[in-house]
Order: sequence, then structure tokens, then C-alpha cells
Amino acid sequence: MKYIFYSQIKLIRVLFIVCLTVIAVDAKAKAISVLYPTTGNDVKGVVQFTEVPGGVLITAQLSGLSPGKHGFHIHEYGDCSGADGKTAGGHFNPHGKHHSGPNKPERHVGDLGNILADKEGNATYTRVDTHVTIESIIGKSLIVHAKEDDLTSQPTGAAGPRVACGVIGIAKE
Ligand SMILES: [Cu+2]
Ligand SMILES: [Zn+2]
Repeated sequence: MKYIFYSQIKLIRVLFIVCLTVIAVDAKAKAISVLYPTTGNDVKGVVQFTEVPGGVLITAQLSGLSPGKHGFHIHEYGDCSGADGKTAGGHFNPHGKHHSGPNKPERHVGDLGNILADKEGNATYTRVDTHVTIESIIGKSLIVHAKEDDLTSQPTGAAGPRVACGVIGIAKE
């Protein structure tokens, strides 16, 4: 009788650990970047990253842009302290690749392409990305540029000055 009691406790313990593991694996990692304008600009917004089957869903809402396309990248340092955003460094490129477009197999991990602003200067972006992982981008930054990323020029796509910068942090799940 005593033996049965202890073995039941053991079983409950094992089940409890299994449950915790399942919860941990099932939890979807999320990251967020709140963007603020660099000096002389009005661009601001929020970019969110959510793990989904097959990649990371990236969504963004920005305002204060000039109409048209604007380069949109993850940069290597989580440092938006510089007035022109250059403290954020170059494109996040952990695998030593060339700059390219978001749908190319060979690219900087940070190459998210362009975000398109309407005539009011508002822009949204929704894409599932296969290069970005949540854990690799925490502590990096998100930069929006004044000009279009031509997806070809090295090493930055000739996207011009940086108009907004935001550090990427861990978000509540
Ligand atoms: Cu950039
Ligand atoms: Zn790049």
C-alpha cells in the first residue's frame, strides 16, 4: 500500500515535469521594437516579431514618412543614441553575406527590404521571414531609411539617411 502511494507521487511528479516542458516548447517567442525619429525627422512606429510555423512573422505600423518606399533593416547594434542613428552600425549580417532583397536565399539576415508609405506618410509591413530568428535579433535594432533600398547596392542598398531607430527587445508572449 505504502509502495503504491510513493509510486503515484513519483508519477505525478513526472507528469508535472512533462506538462511544464510542453508549455515551454509551445510558448511562442515574441520581440518588439518601438521606433523613434532621429534628429530632424518625425518617423515613429512599432515593429513586432512573432515565431510562426515556417519562420518569423514581422508586422510594422509606421507614421511620419515621406510617401514611397523606405529601406527597412535590422542593424547590428541596439544603440539608437546617435542623433543620426549611425550608432546602430551596419546591417545585421552574422553569416558574412552580401546585401540583397528579403526574398533572396543569400542576404544579410537584417535585409527586410522596403516599407511602402502612402500619401499620408503611413506604412504597414506584414511578412513571414525565413532568415530572422527571435533569439538572434534581441538587442539589435530596427532602422528605417529616408530612401528606397535598391536591394543591390553594397553594402546597404543605397537607402540614405536613417530616419527612425528602435532597439529590439523581448516582448510578452
Ligand atoms: Cu538600414
Ligand atoms: Zn543588407
